[in-house]
Amino acid sequence: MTPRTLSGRIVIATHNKGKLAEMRELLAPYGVDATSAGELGLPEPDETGFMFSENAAIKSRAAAAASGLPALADDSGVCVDALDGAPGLFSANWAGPGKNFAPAMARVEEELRKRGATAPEQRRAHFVSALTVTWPDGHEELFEGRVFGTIVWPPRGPRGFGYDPIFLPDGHARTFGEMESHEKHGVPADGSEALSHRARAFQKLASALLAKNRA
Ligand code: ITT
Repeated sequence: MTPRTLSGRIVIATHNKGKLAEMRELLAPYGVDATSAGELGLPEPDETGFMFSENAAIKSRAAAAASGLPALADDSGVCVDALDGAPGLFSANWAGPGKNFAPAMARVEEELRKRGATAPEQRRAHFVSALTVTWPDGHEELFEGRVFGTIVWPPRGPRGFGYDPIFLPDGHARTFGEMESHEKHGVPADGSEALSHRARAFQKLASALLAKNRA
């Protein structure tokens, strides 16, 4: 099969503004004209999958079919070991319909305390990002990234979105909420590994689908 490249106009299949901003920054160095599902007024499909990759594909397939454009989707979440991987696939749901992450973060802390998980080694967690690209002809590609760390309390830092203020990535003294955007999801020019789950998945996507388009 002819290798695909991602070029021209694409749709980013998300309604999450924080995620959209990161994905736009990741795509910025490449000659891609990215609009979003939110901006096109596309409906949000039900995320009925049992894996991040399934939910990402549900979103990219729906956006490609509705827009006639190649669609890039991210499904992601934070998995806390002591909570058997919760909130995981339900990371967005824990914030409720108002998408309020202060109570969602407080719930993570409350559940950890209920289990007596106060020491850092009892508070291990990782973020996962599954990125899918679906073309209107049905061709699809999947890329995944993870980052491991510890849940801290109280939340620290005003930046990022979602659970960023309670996630301390391994090897760092600041939470994602305390980091500048380039520290969290910048892609190092020397080819070394990026930090965030989404940027790590994106590095794989870029080397497979975007390298030839680098502006
Ligand atoms: P779309 O489906 O429209 O893309 P969503 O917010 O519903 O938006 P997900 O279903 O993938 O997206 O839910 C992922 C949730 O996981 C997201 O709402 C955040 O709460 C959390 N999350 C994912 N990546 C994150 C990150 O980099 N920093 C903080 N929280 C993150």
